[in-house]
Amino acid sequence: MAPRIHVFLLVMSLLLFNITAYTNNVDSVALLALKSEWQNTPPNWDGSDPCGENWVGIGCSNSHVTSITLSTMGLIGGLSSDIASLSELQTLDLSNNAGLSGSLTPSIGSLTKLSILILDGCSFSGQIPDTIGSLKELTYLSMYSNHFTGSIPASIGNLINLYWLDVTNNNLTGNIPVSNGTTPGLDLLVGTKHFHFGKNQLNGTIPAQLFSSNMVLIHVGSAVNVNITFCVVSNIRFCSLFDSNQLTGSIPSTLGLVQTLEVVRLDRNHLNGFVPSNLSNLTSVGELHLSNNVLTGPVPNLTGMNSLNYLDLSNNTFDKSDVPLSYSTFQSLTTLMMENTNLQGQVPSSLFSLPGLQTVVLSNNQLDGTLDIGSSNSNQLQLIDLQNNNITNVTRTPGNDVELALNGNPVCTTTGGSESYCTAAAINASYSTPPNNCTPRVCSSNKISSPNCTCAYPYTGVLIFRACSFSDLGYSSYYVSLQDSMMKTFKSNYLPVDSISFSNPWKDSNDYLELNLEIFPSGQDSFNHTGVSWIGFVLGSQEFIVPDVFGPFFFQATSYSYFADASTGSKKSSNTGIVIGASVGGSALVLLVICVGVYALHQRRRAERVNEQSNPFASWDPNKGAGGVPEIKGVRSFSFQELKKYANNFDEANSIGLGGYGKVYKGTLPNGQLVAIKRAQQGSLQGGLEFKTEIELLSRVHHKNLVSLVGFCFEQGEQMLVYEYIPNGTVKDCLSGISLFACLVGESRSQIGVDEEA
Ligand SMILES: *[C@@H]1O[C@H](CO)[C@@H](O)[C@H](O)[C@H]1NC(C)=O
Ligand SMILES: *[C@@H]1O[C@H](CO)[C@@H](O)[C@H](O)[C@H]1NC(C)=O
Ligand SMILES: *[C@@H]1O[C@H](CO)[C@@H](O)[C@H](O)[C@H]1NC(C)=O
Ligand SMILES: *[C@@H]1O[C@H](CO)[C@@H](O)[C@H](O)[C@H]1NC(C)=O
Ligand SMILES: *[C@@H]1O[C@H](CO)[C@@H](O)[C@H](O)[C@H]1NC(C)=O
Ligand SMILES: *[C@@H]1O[C@H](CO)[C@@H](O)[C@H](O)[C@H]1NC(C)=O
Ligand SMILES: *[C@@H]1O[C@H](CO)[C@@H](O)[C@H](O)[C@H]1NC(C)=O
Ligand SMILES: *[C@@H]1O[C@H](CO)[C@@H](O)[C@H](O)[C@H]1NC(C)=O
Ligand SMILES: *[C@@H]1O[C@H](CO)[C@@H](O)[C@H](O)[C@H]1NC(C)=O
Ligand SMILES: *[C@@H]1O[C@H](CO)[C@@H](O)[C@H](O)[C@H]1NC(C)=O
Ligand SMILES: *[C@@H]1O[C@H](CO)[C@@H](O)[C@H](O)[C@H]1NC(C)=O
Ligand SMILES: CC(=O)N[C@H]1CO[C@H](CO)[C@@H](O)[C@@H]1O
Repeated sequence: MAPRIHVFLLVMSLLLFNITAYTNNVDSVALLALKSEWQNTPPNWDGSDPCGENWVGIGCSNSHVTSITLSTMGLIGGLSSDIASLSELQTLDLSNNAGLSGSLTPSIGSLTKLSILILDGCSFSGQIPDTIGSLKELTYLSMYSNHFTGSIPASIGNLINLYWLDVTNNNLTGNIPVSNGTTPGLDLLVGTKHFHFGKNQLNGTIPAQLFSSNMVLIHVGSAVNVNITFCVVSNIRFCSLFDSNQLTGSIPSTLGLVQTLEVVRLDRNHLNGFVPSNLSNLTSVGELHLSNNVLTGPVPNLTGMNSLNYLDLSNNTFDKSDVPLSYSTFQSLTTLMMENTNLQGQVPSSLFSLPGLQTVVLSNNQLDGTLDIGSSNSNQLQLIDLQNNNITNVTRTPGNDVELALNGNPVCTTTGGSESYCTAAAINASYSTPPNNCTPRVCSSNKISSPNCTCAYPYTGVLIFRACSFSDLGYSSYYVSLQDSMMKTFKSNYLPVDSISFSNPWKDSNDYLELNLEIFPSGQDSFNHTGVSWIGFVLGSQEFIVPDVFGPFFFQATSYSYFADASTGSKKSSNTGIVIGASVGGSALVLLVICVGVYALHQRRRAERVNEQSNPFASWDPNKGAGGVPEIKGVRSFSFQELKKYANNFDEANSIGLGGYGKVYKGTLPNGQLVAIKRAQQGSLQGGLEFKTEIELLSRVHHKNLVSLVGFCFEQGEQMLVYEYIPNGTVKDCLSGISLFACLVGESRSQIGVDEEA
């Protein structure tokens, strides 16, 4: 491109566009395109200069968009390739917008600066694109609770900066990819601290290669009913969760090499074979879940795993054995679950004197003899469940009120079942944040009384903890410390939060702890869009440090319907079209205006084609306003069904023109206005961004020599432009052209001498 043309165009644009835009051109076009794809964008998204106008959820630096944080905005739509134009984007958080669906565009791989990608709780489907492996700067990748299918892209192994990887609760299938010299794999992610793959349908074996002593993994998991969780990260601990998948084979002994591990969840798979003795090298593991597999061999000797808090070995087919005495040496043990594991012999009474013990479940075994629960029980001990064993007698100190469940034992048949421990135990431990020294209010119009007893609309959702270290769900200190750390985080992020409230903790079928959360706004009845998106981001990016006992969590927000700024009707008018229309007289100038736009568009396309590194707009000073693209003003969006009706089913009789682009039909709007509908044929469809750019350009040009644009239709597989109908107008030829601009471009190019090939 000859420099003189740049200068010429710059001067032209300065003459013609009497506006100041802070946002880089390409970025604003991309955001406008995303905006037109999405419903329910924040109310202040009504101009054309996202950075200059401080659009909610948009962060900028040097006139480029660097962050998009739109958690829980109620967005509906998809994520098209337009996103890929935001070349400086570092953070993309679209979490908890269940209305976002469709596939994840492979072009996401061009966001090379992206560091944080959060798509939790959306409805994206299809394969996770391989191109995700190009996001070399990615540190945080979280996509839980979508509908992704297919296998885990091996290319994720290229994301060497990744610290958190979470694809829990999707429909991923296939094997866990490991590298083989030519293809990458997850074993290369030695720096990743959290692998969360739970609740998918991964199958095959757990590759031994996955684990190495270089790994810093904190969590490994595979528990619940879908077959794998391998979790290894958080600012708190390393975690590997492969719970609830369909993993087969045995647990690789290499797991013992990852000495940083703090959580191992391999429960709810089809794992078989012996538990490797090397597991006892994992001296930092607090939560070990191996339940609901088909493990065999002796009950594992876990001597040395002195950090264990929560041990669940239930529902495996171990050899007949006694309760290992070593289990009563784990001083931090809160929970021992060994239901249906072939235990026999007497229950060691030393077990019950562990200081922090809360729950012991040894039901459905052949434990026999006299049960001696001793006298020095932990004051947290809540439940001893020994149902369906062979216990013949019980010794307990009078006054010891531990809930004991012994039905299905001889002790209950011989005594006639009259003892309280012979009826099924029901533990009713629960929690609900109490009022803060005040009397709860009765609130109107769906408001809720906060812990500080003010009525407001809280932002709500469910916190889900995948590996908490306790089982006493009624122990209030846990929740108080959780509340304190959350409030601290909100305060330090200057979020307008008055108070938070928890309620109804419960263990779901995956043994995840779920906890209802309400976050109350401070100083007003409800949060605005900014507040909600930030709180969503803070919760979605694990910004706050949860107390250790809770372990890694995820947050499922309920959509928020009470935005404080929902109905700001004061839309600022920044209609560049009018400015231009008023200041531009002759048709030559109009053509020039269009030229600038067309030139920009062509440059963009060319840049895309050649995949140039330098952006064609880079030499235009964005602050000088090389043409911030205005909003689509006065142009209506039609549905395909509407246009089909207005054009009489696109009957041939209504066809008034034909070109390489497609056909033009005459139609009648319900108000009687005649229109020309230009319908792109298959194969002529443009990228969404280009299409929108054309519409935007056309919409702002109003001139007597030009047909004005009435509306458009942009639906799956359809792109149509609706013009005012001018019988026998010269414009008809134009409409039939190969591209929308073909005719104008041809003329204007020769007039101003733009040489595309230069
Ligand atoms: C996985 O697929 C099954 C059946 O195809 C469907 O019922 C389920 O909702 C899907 N789960 C997710 C998380 O998409
Ligand atoms: C590595 O794995 C890929 C895909 O699984 C396969 O196509 C390739 O042949 C393998 N390379 C070697 C050297 O085994
Ligand atoms: C894993 O699942 C896929 C389909 O989801 C199947 O084709 C493959 O045979 C399975 N592999 C194993 C080892 O079960
Ligand atoms: C696991 O332990 C066994 C013996 O206890 C040993 O032979 C093997 O090398 C160990 N494996 C690893 C990966 O450390
Ligand atoms: C791990 O355990 C095995 C046997 O269980 C032992 O031989 C090996 O030395 C241990 N490795 C480390 C690093 O402690
Ligand atoms: C369990 O392992 C420890 C150390 O590895 C060993 O000293 C102990 O004898 C083992 N216990 C049993 C019952 O095998
Ligand atoms: C063991 O299996 C039974 C039957 O499938 C199930 O009801 C129980 O919840 C399982 N126990 C644990 C601790 O997962
Ligand atoms: C229960 O214990 C008695 C001895 O106390 C024994 O005879 C019997 O076989 C045991 N029953 C089972 C099911 O293990
Ligand atoms: C149960 O134990 C107590 C005290 O140890 C003893 O007095 C009692 O006779 C025992 N009952 C049976 C049925 O063995
Ligand atoms: C509301 O309650 C929280 C604790 O839940 C407290 O920290 C905060 O100061 C209270 N705010 C007011 C305005 O009383
Ligand atoms: C949103 O709320 C915050 C704090 O309540 C306030 O500072 C900010 O100005 C509000 N933003 C809008 C766009 O109303
Ligand atoms: C243990 C378990 O729940 N396994 C599940 C694994 O996933 C399949 C679906 O693919 C379920 O049918 C299994 O129940």
